[in-house]
Amino acid sequence: MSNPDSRVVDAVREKDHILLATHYNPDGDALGSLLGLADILEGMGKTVLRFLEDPVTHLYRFLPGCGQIQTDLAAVRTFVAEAGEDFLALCLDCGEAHRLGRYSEELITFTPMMVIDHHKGNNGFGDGAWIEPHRSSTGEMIFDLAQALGAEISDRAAECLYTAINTDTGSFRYESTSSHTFAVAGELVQRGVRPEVIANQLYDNYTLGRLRLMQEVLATLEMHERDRIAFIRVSQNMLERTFTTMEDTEYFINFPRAVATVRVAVFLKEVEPDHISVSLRAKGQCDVSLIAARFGGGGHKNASGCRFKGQSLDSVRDALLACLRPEVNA
Ligand SMILES: [Mn+2]
Repeated sequence: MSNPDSRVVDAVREKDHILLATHYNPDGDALGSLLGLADILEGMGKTVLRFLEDPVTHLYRFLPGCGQIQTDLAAVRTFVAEAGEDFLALCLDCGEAHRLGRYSEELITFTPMMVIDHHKGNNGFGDGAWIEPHRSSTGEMIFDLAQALGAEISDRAAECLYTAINTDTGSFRYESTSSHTFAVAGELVQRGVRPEVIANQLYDNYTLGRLRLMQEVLATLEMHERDRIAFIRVSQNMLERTFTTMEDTEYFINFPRAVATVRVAVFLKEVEPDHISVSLRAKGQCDVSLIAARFGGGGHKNASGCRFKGQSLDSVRDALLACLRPEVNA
């Protein structure tokens, strides 16, 4: 591991009103990092505003501190105005300013804003940044930040950070899982985290509707390029038939990805009739963050995403397939 950027540590130490924000469609790392850091900062006596553009999806509602999340931008404006000079914004797990979501243009005006992140493509926006692309998760970095600050990590914060690390490493399986990742996870277990309880919340706590939806989604499987590229898709109709929401599709992409021959798995999601959200997962050397970036998206080498407007599921499939063919045959 390396040490947290001193500018970030000093800013956190100095300022007592701290706004925490993360990327849209927040995953376990985004939410766990945000809620864990909020708890740590409040333990230091600071006033914290936890901001998300939308309420937390039901999958992560077990995380301590969820109830204190603010989704109203007016509340952020008031918080910033009242803080005056004694203000700091921290942007977590977010590689680019626009990934802050639909309020990003206003959010970036709340300065100073500093960034803590592990995305390879992070372009270093903000007034200071601590970016380490080899890290397993932002959650792991938040643990080190707390250590640098000499701050306590409560059992609540530990639960949040453990969830962040567990989800972003695919349960300690991905390439970025280091000895330090395990050391941090061990420290969190020492602070009261029960791995089986978190794993149960994350992976064994679904509805029957989700299983029925999974049947429908997996039935759409398409294989291309000698079984190296897999596509699955979900439509609004499928969600209606199974009484589920898009949140219920979390982790579906791991099934096609798990096929031995598959190098890239693609999940096409019809968010609205003319709005397709895409998740890309790769194994080995294929870098899907570059593919996502071509369509205005981003992410990691092995896990990325992008969005398409005004196109059908089939036309998005064709556009992605054209880009992926040379990658998987390289
Ligand atoms: Mn992350």
